[in-house]
Amino acid sequence: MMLVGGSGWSDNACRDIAAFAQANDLPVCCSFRRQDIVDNRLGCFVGDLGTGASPSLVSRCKEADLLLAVGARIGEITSQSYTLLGIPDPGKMLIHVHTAAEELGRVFRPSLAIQSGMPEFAAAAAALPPVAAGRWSLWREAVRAEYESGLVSPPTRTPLDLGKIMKWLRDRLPDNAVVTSDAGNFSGWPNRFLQYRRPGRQLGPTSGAMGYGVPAAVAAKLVYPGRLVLGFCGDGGFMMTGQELATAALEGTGPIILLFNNSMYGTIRMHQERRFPGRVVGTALKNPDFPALARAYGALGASVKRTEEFEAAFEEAVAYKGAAVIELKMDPEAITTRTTLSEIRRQAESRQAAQV
Ligand SMILES: Cc1ncc(C[n+]2csc(CCOP(=O)(O)OP(=O)(O)O)c2C)c(N)n1
Ligand SMILES: [Mg+2]
Repeated sequence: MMLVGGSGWSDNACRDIAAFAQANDLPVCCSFRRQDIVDNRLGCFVGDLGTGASPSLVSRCKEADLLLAVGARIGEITSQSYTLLGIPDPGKMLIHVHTAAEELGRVFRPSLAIQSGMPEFAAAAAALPPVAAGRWSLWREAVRAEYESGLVSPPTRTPLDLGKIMKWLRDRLPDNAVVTSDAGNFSGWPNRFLQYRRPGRQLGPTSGAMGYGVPAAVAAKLVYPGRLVLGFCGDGGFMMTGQELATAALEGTGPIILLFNNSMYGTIRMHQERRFPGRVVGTALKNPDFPALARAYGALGASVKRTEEFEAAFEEAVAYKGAAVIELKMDPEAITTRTTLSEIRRQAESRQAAQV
């Protein structure tokens, strides 16, 4: 299993590492919010090891006899809170390539440590004669099939089907689209269901800091006025830095912001329900009228409550000359792409009952 991540990836280096993976039929996953390093539509791409990593990918990484980590720090998020590998002996062959010497062997002792920049390593790897891949081709195919089945979300009974909306966007976004993301549970939707690639980009805080999504989208649109720029954020994150819409207005430019409104700090609420079910403290939000607020900045403001309203709202936003904010009125139950808030509470309550 190859894991790509970190920074310093040129478009050429991305092409080289994909060529290396394909020549050797290696499955490639990526670290949190580094999904644009390898074209997600290639058969070698098998998903991301972020906060909402698919359980099947996590077990495949544990099952792999060799992990080749290229550019990624194997930190808390990537290592799934330090459960992915043994410490300090990873329990398998680990080859770690990183630009910074102090990252190599920091937690996990690699069998082979390589200090290198990404373009240099990727070019050298692409130039290697391929090894006989036959032994693991079926395994790679199986892991890819699991990734592909994860792209299909079960239909919901609620009026707003976020899985369907993400699928529509996956087909609609041009190859060079720039997708930015704030931090919060809503980001599980674009992380799991969109497919990233170069020359498009995925820009997001790998630290998980809120407040990045809107300003990053404004900046990306200023740098690439001709590209479609789509910024994802939650209602909590939008209330931190959404006023950067004024910068978009000042500069006469504008990205499209998809604002996932669940009237709460959903991530924190999820952790509250998980540890102290039913004890909800300080996570409810009383929000302004977001479309009206967007219009106050000269932006287009729209609110989508039903799946079928999304397409028209999106196309109107694409055609609009300035920034656009599309609020998605969420069912607060849709707390992650895989489970509901009540289910998390129910599981926590039964865990607690078992402890008593
Ligand atoms: C600057 C900053 N403050 C606080 C946090 C802790 N935090 C992580 S997610 C989250 C809530 C996010 O709420 P929202 O933007 O509405 O997204 P949701 O989780 O509801 O989808 C908070 C407070 C953070 N990551 N960054
Ligand atoms: Mg929220």
